[in-house]
Parts: sequence; C-alpha cells; structure tokens
Amino acid sequence: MENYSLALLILRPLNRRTSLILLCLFVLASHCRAQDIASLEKIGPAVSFTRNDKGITLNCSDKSQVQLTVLAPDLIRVRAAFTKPLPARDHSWAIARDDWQPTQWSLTETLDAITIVTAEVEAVVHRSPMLIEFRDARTHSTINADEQPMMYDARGTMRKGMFDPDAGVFVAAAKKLGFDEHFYGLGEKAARLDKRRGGFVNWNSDTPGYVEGRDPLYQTVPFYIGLQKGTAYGIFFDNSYRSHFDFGQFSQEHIWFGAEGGEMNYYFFYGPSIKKILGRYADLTGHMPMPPMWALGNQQSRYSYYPDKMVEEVARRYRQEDLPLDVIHIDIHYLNAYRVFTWDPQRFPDPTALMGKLKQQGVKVVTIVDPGIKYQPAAPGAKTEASSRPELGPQEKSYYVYNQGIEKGFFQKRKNGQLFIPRVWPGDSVFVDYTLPEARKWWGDLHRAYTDHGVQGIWNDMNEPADFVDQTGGNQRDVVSFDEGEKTTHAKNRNVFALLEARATYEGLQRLQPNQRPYVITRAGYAGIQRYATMWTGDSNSTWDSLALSIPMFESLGLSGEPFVGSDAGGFIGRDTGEMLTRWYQVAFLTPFCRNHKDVKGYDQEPWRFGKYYEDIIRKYLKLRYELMPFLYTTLDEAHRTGAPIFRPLLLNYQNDENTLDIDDEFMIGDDLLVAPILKPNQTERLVYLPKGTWYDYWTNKKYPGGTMIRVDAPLETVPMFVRGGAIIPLGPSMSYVGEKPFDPISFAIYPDENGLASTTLYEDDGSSPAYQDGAFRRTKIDVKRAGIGYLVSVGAPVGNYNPGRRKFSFVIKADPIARVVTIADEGQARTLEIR
Ligand code: MIG
Repeated sequence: MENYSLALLILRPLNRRTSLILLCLFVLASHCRAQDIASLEKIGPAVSFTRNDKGITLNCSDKSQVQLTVLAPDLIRVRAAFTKPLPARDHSWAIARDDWQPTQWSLTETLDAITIVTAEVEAVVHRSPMLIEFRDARTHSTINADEQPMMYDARGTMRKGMFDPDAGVFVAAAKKLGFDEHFYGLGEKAARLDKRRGGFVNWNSDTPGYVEGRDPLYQTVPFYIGLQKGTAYGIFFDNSYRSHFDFGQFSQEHIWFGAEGGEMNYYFFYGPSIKKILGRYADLTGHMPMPPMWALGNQQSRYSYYPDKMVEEVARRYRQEDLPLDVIHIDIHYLNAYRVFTWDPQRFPDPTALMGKLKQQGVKVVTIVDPGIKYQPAAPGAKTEASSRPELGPQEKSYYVYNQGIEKGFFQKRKNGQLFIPRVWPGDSVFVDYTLPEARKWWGDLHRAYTDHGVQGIWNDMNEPADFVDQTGGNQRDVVSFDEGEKTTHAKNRNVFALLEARATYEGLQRLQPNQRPYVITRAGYAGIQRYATMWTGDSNSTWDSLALSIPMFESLGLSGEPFVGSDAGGFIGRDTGEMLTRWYQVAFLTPFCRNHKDVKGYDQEPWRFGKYYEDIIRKYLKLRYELMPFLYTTLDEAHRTGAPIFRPLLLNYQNDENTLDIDDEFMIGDDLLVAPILKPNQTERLVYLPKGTWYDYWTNKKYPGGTMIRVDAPLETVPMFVRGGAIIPLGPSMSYVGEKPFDPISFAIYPDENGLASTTLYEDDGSSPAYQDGAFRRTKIDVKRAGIGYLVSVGAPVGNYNPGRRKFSFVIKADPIARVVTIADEGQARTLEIR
C-alpha cells in the first residue's frame, strides 16, 4: 500500500496518462516476484553419486552438486550448489549442534531413483528430472515432494531492487501444494495462524505501528511446518539472505521458498506430530535455556521513565495499589545523550542506590541497550584513560565505548574501508561487527556498566539494525562483516545481526554473573535466537485489531522455536481505553512475557490509569498469574526441554482435530489451559470451540463435553477459560513478586477426565541459578484416579537434586459441586492418600 502511494507522490508532476502507465508497470513489477520462479534455471539430472557414512553426494549433468545428509531418523539435510561443486565451508550462526549420533540408514538404487531409508523416512531422489521426495518409511506414502527440480537464477531475472551483486544468485525450491495442506510457523509475521495462500519476505525491519499484512517485520525465522490430514513435517531453510516464502499465493500446484543469494540449504523434519518436529528443531537450533523465574513476573515499562525518582514512584505505586510487579524497564532516556553503556548524570546520578531501593521491594531493573554507538571521535586533548566507572563520568569530550571500539577495530566498515556511519538515536553512530568473536566478547563485557549497579536484564532494541538514513537497509548494502574470514556483505549478515548481538549480550551476562541466569529481550532475531534471548513483538498499536493479531503471532512464534514471547500489554502506539487495557491483560496475564509498555507520546496506561473499576479487574488477573506460577514454571521447563511452546494454538495439542486448524482467536497454555479471550469492544459473550474430551469452566467448574462449539458469557471481569479434563493445575500462594514467599502450600487443582483420571508432573528448581543444568531440579509426579466414591492420589518419589524444603501440598477435587480438599506435609517421599 505504502509503496503505491509513494509512487503516486513521485509521479505527480507527470501527466495523468503517463502516470497511470508507469503506475501499472510499478504494480506489475512488485507483483511479479511470486511468478518469477518460472524464469529460473532448473538443476540438471543426477548422473552419478558418492556415498559416505552420513549420506550421499550427487553429481548433476550441469556440474551442480546435491548433498543429502542423515542427521537423525527424522531429520535430513539437503544442500545444493548450482553449476559448481559444494563449497568445503559450511557454517551457520543458527545451528546449535553438529554432534549427531550416527543413525542407521540404508541405500537402495533403481534405474529411476536413489533412496535413503531411515527408520522413519525414505528420501527418494529421482534422477531425471531431479526431484526429491520424502515418504513415510512405514507406509511409503508421500509426505512432501519437489514439484520442480531445485532452481537458480541463471539469467539474472531476479536481480532487481535491493539485490546485492555480491550475494551470488537467487536460489529456490518448489514443493507440491497439497489440496488440504496447511502451513504454520515462519516466525514473526503479522498474519493469521494458517499461512496457506500467503506470501512472505524475511528481511529484519523496524516496522512501528504494523497492521495485519505488513511484511517483513523485525525477525527472520525461515522455518515452517506443513500439515496435511494429521501428518506434519517441517522445513528449515537455513539461509540468512533476504528470503521469500510463497505458500500457494499464485499457484494451485506448488509452494516455493527461495533466497536472494547463498545456498539452497534446508532441513527436512518428519513428525508426524508437530511436537516431535519442534523437539528436533530445538535440538538443531538450540533449546531455550531457563530464564530466571522472575522473567515470568509482571513487568512495567514506558518510553521513558525518568528521572530515578519516577522509577521509584512506579514501584511504590504498584505496591500501594497491591498490584504484583517484578520488573521495571528503563528506556533510552536513562542514557547520557543516548550513549549506550552510560548513565545520564542528572536523571540517574546514582544507579546503584536506585537499584538497591528497588531491590528491597522485590523489583528488578532491565535497561535498554541499542546497537548504535554514538560516533564521537575524542576531542583534541581530551583525556581518554578509562576510570573504573567510566559509565558515570562525563562523555561530551571523550566517550569510552567509541574510543575502545575504534582502537580495537570492532566497528563495521564499508567495502571501501570507510567506517559505516548510520544515524540512530545518538545521531551519527557506528555498529559493532558481531561476527568478530573478540568484538562479541568486548560487547558482552561492557555490560558491567549495568550489572555493577544491580541491573538484572538487558533489552536489545533497534537491532534489525534500524538506520534512520534508510530503513530498508539500502544505506548498509556495502557494509562488510568479518564472517569467519569470509568478509561478506549486508545481504548475508543483516538477518543475523540481532542473533549475534544477543549472543554477545547473553555470553557477557554469563561471564559477569556466573551464578545467575541471563535475561535478555530482543526485538529482531534469526532462527536460533531462543538460545540467547526472549522476544517481544515490537511497536504494536493500541487497537483491538492489534490485540487480536497478537494471538496468531504468539502462536506462530511458538511453532517456530521461540517459546518466550509477548507484546506490549495495552499496545504501544496510540491511546488505550480502560476496557481495551483490561481485555489486553486477559491475554497478557498468560503470555510468557507480560509487560505493559507505552510510546513516548502515548497516553499513560499503567493498570490504575483508567480508574478503580478496571484496575480491580486487572489486579485479579495479575494475582492469578502469580498463583499459577508453579503451573507456568512447569510449562516453561517443558518448553526448555522439549521445544513445545508455552503459548500454543489449539492445533498443537489437537493436530488430528481438523476443527482446530484455523483457530487463532483462542489459545492454550501448555496442555491444560484453554483461553478464549474477548478481542472486540462491547462484547460480553462469545463462541468457544472446545476440542474432543472433557472441559471444565475455570471459574465455575462446570463440565462441558468437547468436540463442539459452545456459547459462553464473558462480562468484562471474566475471560472464558477452561481446564482440560485429566489435568492437574499446581497453584501457589498469592505474591507481589517472585520469591516474596516460598511456594507453600502448593495446591493441586484436580480435574478428572471421563475415566476419573488426572495427572501432572510439577517442576521446581531454585528459579535463578544455572544449577538446574546439573540436576538441581525436582520433578514430582502426581496421579489421581477415581476409587469408589472417592479418589486415590499418589505422589511419586521426587526426581532430581533440588530440595525445596518441607512444605504443604493440598489436593482439591474440582469435579464435584462441593470441593473436597486434603492437605498433607510434603516430605519429599512417595505416598498415596485417599480423598473421600
Ligand atoms: O524508535 O527506545 O520498539 O519499545 O520504547 C523507537 C524507544 C525506539 C522502539 C521500541 C520501543 C522503545 C523505543 N524504540
């Protein structure tokens, strides 16, 4: 849209006819991209192949090479080089693991095809034309197949617009489009859950005020899941160049994905369950480490709280209003004239004292850190030797971060050797080349300017990276990164810039505070970002549409390997109403990242801003979040271990129920909670689809049979919420912040299924140190079954070395009109009890 109006503006001085013709051409040009693959050259037939213990390499008639590598029975990598041999170098910033256990596989060869067979997948390479097909090894039915041979841009027809001549050629793969096929994932997209019939571009972009359909946004995760008739597979196209995904926008026969350079390099995952694919994807690109438990606490922000007194005021007000709060975020105005790793001497003269005061109230501080470092050559004669606390000193004549970076040669340069000087908040700025290992170490260590004062987390903004000179990245085109000695340009490195910045930050925090789990939040990212950072969805609008859009966005991110997500509660840009803020919190109170944040010009929207009526409702939900902490934390551990996200679309838990395939105005937390929020004004009832099984209304315990749509009341104080029959929800005491009280008692709310059964496994650890990685956790399995008129509860022997100490467990049966409760002392031993 914007492009067209821009074109009209430019064309205004021309006469109307010429303008129209030009405009038509322009519209055509911007639409032909999706059809363009027709002009691409197809890879030649396979003429020979070699085999080693990991897979096969095929040689094609046009001198191209294709490699299939078996990483696991359900994970096969495909790599192709067009008209030349595969390069020896093979590196990706996204990949976390290359030490795969050798997998059993065999090879069969026929005149027509070469087939790799694992315990789960048959990868068939048809020789001529060369078409790759994946089949289920048990049923031999096709899961996913090339519709055309892999392609490359031999004639240069894709070389337009931003195309970087250094990038190589456009590469693409086209796959058959199933008549009933659905597509999920693809990271952060302002789009509905099912991506079928959509077309998308990946190019990390600063997109304030985005609405549905805006593309690309901040992040790039070139991974999607295809689902047809209950069977799922995944494809991770690991290519950091600007990439394109077309899920049947123009063709009834194929979908395609491609990139403006780099290699054809993708990983094929076979389910058939989506959860299994997500587990493998996490094995490949990294499991999210456990963040500190307080990351699940309530957080408050605005652009910007200053001076220090106002930050204290926010904390005080939260306590006064009896609203739980764990974290306050401090935005760019704390900096000394936007210089990162400094403090404004007037606004924040004594950060240590501020952090100390907040800590007494259980409040942690997260500071924003942008990648733009003020371009500031030291004034002549200025003293440059660093004091031990350079972040507090004056910076006007000499800025220690710039001085150090220049001296070490860590800043990005253009191809001609000149320093690259983008314009961001500090004005003229420089960016770090995070592909340099020493530069990452330096950047990480700079964070002592925060941790020394008690800052607990880092918020990485603007890391697409945004450049006010040209937000499309045009100004950065000839910027060269070290890239492991390969010295590549922006076309390859833009999309991984934030990944590497977050990595540098995360690793720095690990070194600075080895006994604490790092907490990093990022706006941009690439596949694998979950290893280093949690994320939020950037500059959303304070509109009902934006609230509604956030649900498929969180769900899709969860299906793309990013389990810790959230948006600015209340929306970032624009003006809230009490009603909208309340409804927003009815989603936010269950999103992993729960932070209210507001634009610099925006009308204030802290929970109390619209009066007591709304505030009372918001308080109820924030308190419930804290009571649900044992449940949320158990779900967080599941995400860490298995890759299954916290915030899920229904289809992840019910992929064989075709009614769930398109539902993205409801969501689930873990396996057990289903929420159907209100996403429109003046609405006090809604339809809710409940998947097959038994469901309990969370508020009334009323039982519903699933597999159908029900109508429920939803007055402003109530968000429709259901618990799966068969679930046990562990709850803790009400708290103002994580750690205020021990989890004592833990109360297990039991919701038996049709057969009177229910179970859960509670996860616990110290909530803050990395000791959980060495076995310092505890898992306690609880099983409940109906026995006559009562229930038998068995508490399993705890597993793991973490000892939470003696506390009480209480068990509440929710199936009956009169709640039955039994409380026992938990002494860390197996036992069985009866509830009558
Ligand atoms: O151009 O730091 O998305 O959360 O408050 C605006 C100021 C820069 C954008 C972030 C927003 C943050 C703001 N930043």
